[in-house]
Amino acid sequence: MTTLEPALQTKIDTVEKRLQSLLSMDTAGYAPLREAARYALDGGGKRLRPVLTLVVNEALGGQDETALDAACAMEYIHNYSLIHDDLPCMDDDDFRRGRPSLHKQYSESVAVLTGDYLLTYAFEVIAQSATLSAQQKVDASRCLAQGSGGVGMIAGQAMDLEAEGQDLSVAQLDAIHLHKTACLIAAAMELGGICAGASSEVRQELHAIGLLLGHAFQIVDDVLDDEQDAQPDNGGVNYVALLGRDESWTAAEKLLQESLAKIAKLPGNTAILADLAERLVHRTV
Ligand code: GRG
Repeated sequence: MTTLEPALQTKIDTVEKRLQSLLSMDTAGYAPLREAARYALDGGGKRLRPVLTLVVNEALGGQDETALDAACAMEYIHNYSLIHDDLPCMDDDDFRRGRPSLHKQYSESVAVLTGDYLLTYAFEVIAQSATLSAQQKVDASRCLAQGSGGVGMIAGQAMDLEAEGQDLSVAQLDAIHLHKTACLIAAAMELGGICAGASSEVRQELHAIGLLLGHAFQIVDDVLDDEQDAQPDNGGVNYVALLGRDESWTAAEKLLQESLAKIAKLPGNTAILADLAERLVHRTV
């Protein structure tokens, strides 16, 4: 265990508690939907995106409390995307995080609506945040919408579905990865900057670092899927199929080093951020 690990674990614990308490606070929300949302969130997950938001916020001098609800909104959006991605009309996965996926546990219609609920509730959480200024709420909403919407994750998912069964070049696969995975991770980092009151230059730089790390994260995901013999996306085309495992690791490592060079130039105390960046590339799960 490195000395930084307890700091990251504390952030994960803080996020876990708030994810649950924010759902409990939505007492007016339709109970069966909240229960299904809880099932999705109870299944674990690395909580990478909200922790990135908190770590960036802290590196730039912010308090966890200020960024916590925004970080949870980010995790709600991530969980919605996983619920919808598992549906038969998308990736058709019966299991998620070692348990039946939501449409298997409940039904397809409940899975669609629970994803919709989490996406919508994310923006309500931002709007009702007691710690962000009005301008921060506007900036956070824009950041979340762009990272997850038609210029970000949803575009990537559409591109991914279109590419199914086709021979892809590395450049085409990169474009899918950047949209589907990296845009939301970039938004998670930018969100930390917004919550900390960073300048627009620093926020842009955080977004750029997030794209590099998100891209590396997805390449590693492809390698880990390949090692575990998991069904790859794109009808069989992924990074490993195109480049092999060794070259895929090299590509991920190069992106990590580029991101670390940029992190070193950020203002503030970036030691935990650099540590987290390494962990999200040098991982086994
Ligand atoms: C259906 C709108 C919509 C979007 C789907 C997220 C996504 C886009 C698809 C999921 C499948 C996939 C391989 C996505 C790439 C991003 C990725 C690696 C997601 C998994 O993120 P982790 O590893 O998951 O952070 P945990 O379980 O740890 O939260």
